[in-house]
Amino acid sequence: MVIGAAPVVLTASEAGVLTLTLNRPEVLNGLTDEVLDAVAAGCHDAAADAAVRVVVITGAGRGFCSGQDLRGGFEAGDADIRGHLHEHYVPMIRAIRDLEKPVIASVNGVAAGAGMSLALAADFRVAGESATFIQAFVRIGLVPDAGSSYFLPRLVGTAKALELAMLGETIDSAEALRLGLVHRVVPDEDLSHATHDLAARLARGPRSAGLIKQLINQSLDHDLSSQLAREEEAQVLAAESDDFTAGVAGFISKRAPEFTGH
Ligand code: LHQ
Repeated sequence: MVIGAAPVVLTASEAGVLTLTLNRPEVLNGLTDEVLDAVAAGCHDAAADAAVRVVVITGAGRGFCSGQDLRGGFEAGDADIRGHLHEHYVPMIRAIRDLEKPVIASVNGVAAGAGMSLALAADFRVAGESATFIQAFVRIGLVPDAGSSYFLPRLVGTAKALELAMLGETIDSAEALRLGLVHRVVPDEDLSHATHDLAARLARGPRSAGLIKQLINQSLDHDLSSQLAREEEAQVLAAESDDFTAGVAGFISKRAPEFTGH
């Protein structure tokens, strides 16, 4: 990173919540390899730090993320697209999905192309009223990447996924809510508050929350028998946790348990 330049991703950690803010507002937080690597690194840090219970991803300025920075010289044949995907996009998406802690996308504006993929990779999407979603890939002759072709059909069904990806139309926040693409839409001025409330609630959750994330996010990739086996494995881990002991003690004593995430 160049000394004196603003970090392309700002990180702030408070009360168990690590917030990653994409910080290239002049291009609506277009993605470069540096941004992708910084988001992945943030998730890896969150995985290694027991004090972090939740990750929030948001954008500086009026955009959430405009997808790949198209000023990087991407033209037919002259860019190592495979390398960019393999070495930077895939590790970022994997870092978000593999993290055994909840990730919230706080969508403060347009989420286009791989910027929409980034939002879809999160476990929760809270959107400001002015947020929009665009499968922009087709507009420039590309296919959905960074997981969009995986997440979209699972969230909205194949028919709608095909329509969104093949037409590349702009979806406003109300339509995104109707489609189930976002969990909640709030007035723009309430977005950080609503995100904080959800993050604080998740940060008080038990160790099992991360295991639940893995079970649900991967369930459509498995048949019943293998999913039952996965539940068994996860339940053994959950039942070994201090939080299970606290949860049962809380039930018996009729007091809300205080979970530590262990
Ligand atoms: C941008 C960008 C941008 C650079 C706005 N890049 N400057 C993966 C691997 C490898 C290769 C390729 O792709 C991929 C995956 C992908 O993500 S492909 C999809 C890439 N993204 C797009 O195609 C979206 C491009 N952007 C737009 O269509 C519009 O900017 C949206 C709809 C996002 C927002 O429109 P407006 O609100 O009207 O804003 P704007 O267009 O005026 O943008 C503001 C500025 O941001 C502007 O710069 P300027 O100097 O004129 O103020 C844009 O040029 C710049 N910008 N997106 N992706």
